[in-house]
Parts: sequence; C-alpha cells; structure tokens
Amino acid sequence: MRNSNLVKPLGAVTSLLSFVAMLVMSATAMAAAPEPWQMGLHPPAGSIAEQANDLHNLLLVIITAISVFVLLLLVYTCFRFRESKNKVASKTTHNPLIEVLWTVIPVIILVVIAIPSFRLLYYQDRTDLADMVIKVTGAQWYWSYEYPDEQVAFDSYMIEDEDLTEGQQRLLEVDYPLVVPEGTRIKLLVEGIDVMHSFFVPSLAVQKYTVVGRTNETWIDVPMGEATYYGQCNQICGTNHSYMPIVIKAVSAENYAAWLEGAKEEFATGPITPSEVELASVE
Ligand SMILES: [Cu+2]
Repeated sequence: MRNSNLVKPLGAVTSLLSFVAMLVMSATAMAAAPEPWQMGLHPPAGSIAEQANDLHNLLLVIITAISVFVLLLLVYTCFRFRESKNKVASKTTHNPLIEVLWTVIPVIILVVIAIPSFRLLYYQDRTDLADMVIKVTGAQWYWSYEYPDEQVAFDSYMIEDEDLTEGQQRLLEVDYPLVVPEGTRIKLLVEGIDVMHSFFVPSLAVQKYTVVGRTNETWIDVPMGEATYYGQCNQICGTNHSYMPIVIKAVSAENYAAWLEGAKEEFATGPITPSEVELASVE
C-alpha cells in the first residue's frame, strides 16, 4: 500500500519531466542553435546525427567508467599501501595475470569503440542515394551555395549586429540561408576559394574542410519537419573567421518549390558552359 502511494507521485513526476523534455526538444529542434549554458550536444537531426549522438553517449559511459575505476584504484592504493601500515615496501615487479588483464581488457574496450566508430565513419562519408546535390564554397568571409541542377547560386553573408531584427541570433543569422526540402538526403560538394574553411553544422553532424583546388564530398540527412539548423565555419581561416555562420532552413516540399521559383529569378546562373563541363570531366 505504502509502495503504490509512492509510485503514483513518482510516475506523475516522471511523466511531467518527460513532457517538459519533449517540449524543450521540440522547441530546440525547430531552431537547432547553441544556447547559453548549454551542456550537451545539439539535439540530433537526421540519421547521421542520431548515430553520432549514440556513439557520443556510448563513449561518455565508457570514459566515465574508466575514470571512476582509475580514481578508486588510486584512492585504494594510497590508503592500502600508506607508509604507516607498510614500513617495508613490497619488492614485487611482475604479475603475469594482471599484465595479461591490463593488456587484454583495453584491447576489448578499443574494439567495442572501434566497431560503431568505423560504421559511422563510413556511413557519413558519402551516400549513393542522394536526392539532390548542393555545392558549398567557403570564402573569406562568407559562404556560396550553388544548386547545379537548378542553375541557382548565391552568397550567404552574416547579418551585422545593428541589422538584427527581434528574435534573431547574434553572429548566427545570414541574409540568404541555404534552403532545402525536408526529408531529403543531400550530397554536398565542398570547396574553398581562398583559404581553408570548414562547413560545420552540429545538429546535422556534418563537418567538412573546404580546401582550395579540391572538391570534398559529404552528405546531410535532413529529417522531416520544418526547422532551422545553425552552424559556423570552424576552421581558423582569418580575422573574420567568426563571422561566417551557416544557416540551413529545411522547409516543406511546397515551400521549397515556391522558394526555388523565386530563387531561379533572383539567383539564376545560366547553363554550365562547355569549358566548365570539360574541366569537370577531367577531374
Ligand atoms: Cu572560414
């Protein structure tokens, strides 16, 4: 009787907590941006970020267990072998059993870490199932986005402090965000135009260096649901390095079509010229 009385309020508290957590998660999923005093990672969006988050959680458990074990061992050793109780120190130098254990156990731990780690590494490296391609170019100090199949390209600059409107985030908003349809796999071709930059959007778990004269490839798995994902260049690329944020806006298929229609008028690049095709085929 006493137990069931206890369980009821506990159950209510747990469901209240999970409801609050759900609200927080849904609020942050709408705009995946860093927050003051944030402790954890951004809420993961899409299959890559979910796997990266799972790996992070696994590693957190392993490193915490190792740290606690080493700490306890140290405390025990300090206490057990303190000078007052050990006037004559032990001369032991070898213990085959312990030596085998402290070699084999770390190997097993590393294998346990390596399996999901390599799986994720190869998964996020590239995809053959991309729905569309976007070319991302890093420049001092802005980003250029090109939709080769739509013949659309534009630059994306940070909005200065004095031009921010109500609710906009300082150092994170841009004039023209990268607009993508929700629920798509997008292949990103990433390149630098002057120095090395890095295309980094934590909530989508994408980070790729943009190197001059070399096209790197990666992909993002944009989940369903309209959301805004914020990122920044995270390669120290020059004096205005911190002023080249990335904004990816995931919108519904209809909104994307409407945006594309406008973009085709405003940012039309025209068809690719034959010389560019030749260059591309040489690569
Ligand atoms: Cu940069």
